[in-house]
Amino acid sequence: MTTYLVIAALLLIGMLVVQISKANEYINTLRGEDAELDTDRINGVLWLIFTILFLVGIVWSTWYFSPLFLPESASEHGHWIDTMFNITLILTGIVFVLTQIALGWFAWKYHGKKGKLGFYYPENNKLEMIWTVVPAIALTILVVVGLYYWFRITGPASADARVVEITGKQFNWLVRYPGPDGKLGTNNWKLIDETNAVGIDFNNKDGLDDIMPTELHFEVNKPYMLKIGARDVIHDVGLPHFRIHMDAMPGLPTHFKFTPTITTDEMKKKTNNPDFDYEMCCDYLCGKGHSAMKMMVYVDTKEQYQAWLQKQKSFFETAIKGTDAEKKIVASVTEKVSTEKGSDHSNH
Ligand SMILES: [Cu+2]
Repeated sequence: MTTYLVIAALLLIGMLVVQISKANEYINTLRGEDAELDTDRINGVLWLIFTILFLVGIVWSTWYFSPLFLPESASEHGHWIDTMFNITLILTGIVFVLTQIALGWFAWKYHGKKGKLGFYYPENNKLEMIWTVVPAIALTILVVVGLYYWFRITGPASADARVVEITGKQFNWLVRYPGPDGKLGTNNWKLIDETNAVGIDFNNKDGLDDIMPTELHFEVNKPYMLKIGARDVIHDVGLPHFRIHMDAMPGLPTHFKFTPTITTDEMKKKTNNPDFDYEMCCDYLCGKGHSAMKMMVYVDTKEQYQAWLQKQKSFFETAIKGTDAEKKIVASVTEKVSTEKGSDHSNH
């Protein structure tokens, strides 16, 4: 309500200014003076006032909305991104403020005056050279630094990086960690059914010990490799604290490597918020349940991480064992083994 009142008041003030300046023009015309020059002067002053209010508004809104800015970065590459972002913001901010001041000041300083003609200034090669070359150099530096970090962020993960698979579906995330063998089993979309949500191929024994928890856990200062996919539409793995934003595409695997640097407990202290928790969201509007695609994320110390991992049971044990799904798998494995034996016999 207050907002509408403020807008209405501003509109009324605007109309008032227009009406007063019009009335002024009529008066001047009646007096035989040059009405246009008077309007020029009012416009010049208004430009100056507008420029000052505009710049004050920019500073105020930046301060006012600062709580909505990205939280402190909790990953290694996040600091690189933040540094680049800040450098770009400062450089463009300086240029923005200077050009806005110049715009307002010129409009006021050189408004129409009696007997004053516009100064004819067709070209200045030196000036044009400066305002072409300086921004070109600045942009080149920004792009080159950006590319350097881009290749570092998207380059191959180190050999010791732990693999976690993240699959998006309407409307939740499915995550899979390798079991004690350290190897993620193969999967196949043809094996997806109501029990086997990511289609783990249990004929491959690497998959038998894979775990599928309902929350993400990472060990602090360890490199991770996220293998990202989707089952239906395009989703997007969004981990704002870690500066991760990567598409989850059906049929087109993507990945993201990163190293978390601040544990959940440390972040609770840093933010002075005992309820603080990291979370993963879906960064693409993927349907009516999009906003429900939230998963809790924990960055643990080595001990916490091991304790959590030890408590996890394999997906096979929790969801498949003792169900009809197991009978099907056993049947298919037996069939596979017998056909392999059969072909062995025919070979000898
Ligand atoms: Cu989604």
